[in-house]
Amino acid sequence: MKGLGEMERKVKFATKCVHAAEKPDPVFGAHTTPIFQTSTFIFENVSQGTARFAGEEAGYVYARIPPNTPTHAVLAEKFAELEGGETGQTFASGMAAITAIALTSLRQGDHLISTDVVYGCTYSLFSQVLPGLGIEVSFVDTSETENVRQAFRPETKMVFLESPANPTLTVCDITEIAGMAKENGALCVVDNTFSTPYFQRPLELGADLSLSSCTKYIGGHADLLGGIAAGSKDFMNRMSSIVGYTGGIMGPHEAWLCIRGLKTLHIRMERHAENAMKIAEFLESRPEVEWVRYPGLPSHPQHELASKQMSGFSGMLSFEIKGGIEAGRKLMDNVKLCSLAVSLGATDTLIQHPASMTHACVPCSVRRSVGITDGLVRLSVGIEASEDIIADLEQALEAI
Ligand code: LCS
Repeated sequence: MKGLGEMERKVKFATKCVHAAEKPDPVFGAHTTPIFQTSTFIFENVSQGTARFAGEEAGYVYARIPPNTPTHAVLAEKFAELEGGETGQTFASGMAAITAIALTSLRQGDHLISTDVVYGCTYSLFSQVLPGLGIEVSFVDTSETENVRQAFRPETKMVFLESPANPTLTVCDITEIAGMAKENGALCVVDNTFSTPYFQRPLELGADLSLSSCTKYIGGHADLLGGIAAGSKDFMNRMSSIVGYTGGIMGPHEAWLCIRGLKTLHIRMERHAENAMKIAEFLESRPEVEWVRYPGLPSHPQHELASKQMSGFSGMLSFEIKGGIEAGRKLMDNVKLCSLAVSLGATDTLIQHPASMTHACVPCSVRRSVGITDGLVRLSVGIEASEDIIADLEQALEAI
């Protein structure tokens, strides 16, 4: 592979997954991107070191400081190509990405509007840490665009959307809300972890930044922690000092694993979504099941919107068993093929209970008011044979 050069912007998504940002190693011609397992870089002379630190010469200086290492740079460029952004930045985790974005965009006295249903630690960061820095946060049901319009204040500097949201799979209109953010001079940031750029590209819908936890579908194999964001060069330049000062940096081996993960993203996501649709339909047909939320089901409250802004519905769904948490607990204790574990986007199917696990840090009254019921069970559908996942859920349902 010689590098796509000019072709890079034109080729299809699947080709970008495989080829984007990959260049032949100039020293030995290695076919895959090498892991640059180094903390520092040697300067040719003092002038060069001075120019690199001053940002007057492009290049590497120290692995904590963007662009980190050539391995990180390939991953950032590949992800930016997939999201349709100018450039990207990698992080130690999804939470490190959200933290750096928030610290870059918000100051004391500023206001943030956030989707009310977000991953538990995102909720805690926004509700506990940011207010301590003098930043006010409004949690809003962003599935009703009018709520967002009403939440804007002169001090609003950022709108943070998670769509589909963890764990209720609620969807919001990214195009409309990004437009409102622009009118109000606020940055629109989308946590795209559940969809990945394969199914949804927030930057093309008007958002300023799209971020993902690489721990999920980007890495894809439940063997790493990482985070990544794509957006404008201007924002990434502004964020680079926060990244360097806070130091939530991805390791080079993780960056390499993410590059490898992205090469099969398109194939994995197709299978995750195909399986999830079959399992959502199976669960919806079962008398033991109270309700199922999957953006691909016509019964999903924002199914039409999801069909418009996503090209597929990914692999996440939630449901509740009749009999609430006690029945749900029996189901989760009785599955054999599915793993009882948090995280998502693994090759195998993961089942978990948000109220006591991923969203246990969200106060009970808040959880209930936003639809994270005590009986809600979340499934991250894997890429096994769907018949086997269904058979496992069926035997667990019968054991209730
Ligand atoms: N954004 C979303 C939508 C997430 O689901 C998570 C983690 C994060 C950000 C943070 O990413 P991390 O720092 O873990 O790389 N979600 C998890 C979950 O649902 N179970 O365990 C972690």
